[in-house]
Amino acid sequence: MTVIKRVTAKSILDSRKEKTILVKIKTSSGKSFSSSAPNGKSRGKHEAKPYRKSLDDDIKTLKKFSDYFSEEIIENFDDLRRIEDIVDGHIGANTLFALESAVLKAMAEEQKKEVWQLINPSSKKLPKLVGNCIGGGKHSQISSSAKKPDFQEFLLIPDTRSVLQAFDVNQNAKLNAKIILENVDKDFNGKENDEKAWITSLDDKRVLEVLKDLKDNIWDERKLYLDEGFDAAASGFFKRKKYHYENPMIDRNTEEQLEYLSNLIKNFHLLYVEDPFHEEDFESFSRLLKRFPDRLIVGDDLTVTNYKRLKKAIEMKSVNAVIVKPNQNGSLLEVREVCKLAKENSLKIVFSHRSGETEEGILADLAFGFGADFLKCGISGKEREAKLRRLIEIECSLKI
Ligand code: 2PG
Ligand code: MG
Repeated sequence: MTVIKRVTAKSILDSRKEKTILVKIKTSSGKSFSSSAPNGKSRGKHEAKPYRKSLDDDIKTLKKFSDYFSEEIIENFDDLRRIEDIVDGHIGANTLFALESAVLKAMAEEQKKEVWQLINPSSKKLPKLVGNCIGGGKHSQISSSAKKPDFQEFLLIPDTRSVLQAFDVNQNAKLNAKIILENVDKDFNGKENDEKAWITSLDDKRVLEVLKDLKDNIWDERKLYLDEGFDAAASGFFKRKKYHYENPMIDRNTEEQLEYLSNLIKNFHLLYVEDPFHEEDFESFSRLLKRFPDRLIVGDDLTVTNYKRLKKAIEMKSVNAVIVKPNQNGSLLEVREVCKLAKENSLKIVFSHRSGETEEGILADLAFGFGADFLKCGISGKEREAKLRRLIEIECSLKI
């Protein structure tokens, strides 16, 4: 059993050098456990607020509540309810996520378990990796005149359940992408964006051609199939009822966007398409899914790890896969409900990092414990690798 004796918090810097929260708890065993929250940049309009008023204010609130926690005995995942009853809306989603993550770590260690075992001790299925290889949109903030793809992420999905193999394939493909970009993009200078994906001046179609080359190379070298896709993060360039593309400059209305995306999906045999339309357009998502029922049409800004929004997306048949970002919601009990709803309706679950990350690795435990089908993450960099390596550690522990 875990009794929390003290809760403190402070601000730390994420991978983008922006402030985020780290929560530390001390238990009656005298040990300390801490966890931090990531930050999004292409945030959905309907995401829970990261902090109630401000980060500093949440830090003060936790300090104020610190004594109340010691009155509760925490023994299992459901006991997070006790934590939520104490803070009851007084802190934001980032703070709640970091607090609950620290509590799970404490419980796990004190019960000699892994965090994922607290969620589902019989979890067996490892998620496939979705790796961000080349980037654009809001995650590639370069000079305002420089060209970049309008879509935010170009993603690689090795068709293997071995995390170790998928990790290796993605790292290899990313290095290969660098060599190709050096040849085909005269402006390429080897720089990486917020998620350590390559920055390029190529347009969306030309990046998809690079991805096609990567797929062919991996097949030739390893006889392994590399699925591909993108996160358009379309809310980011939807203005005045049009999708406002800059590279090349063209405005597309909803019908044109639907045709354009359909052609890309067909011509490049894409498996995975995230946020193809803006975050209020449940209807167009559903038209795309009707055309491509065998691909993954994924909601992120559309569903924001929110039960009600996911329910609406299911009722409207808008998506067959859903992004789960724990800090879009904050409450891990609600994250569990979101996953349950997704599973009951045969949706694929994609746990995901944020663009501003810390070296926290708990995302891998949550993805595995909640039975995610995919884990979307960067391919390299210490913040991304912390999650991937934790998942590999889980993979190895299953074999013992
Ligand atoms: C996304 C995410 C993560 P952000 O749109 O899927 O890649 O971006 O964390 O900036 O919301
Ligand atoms: Mg997204």
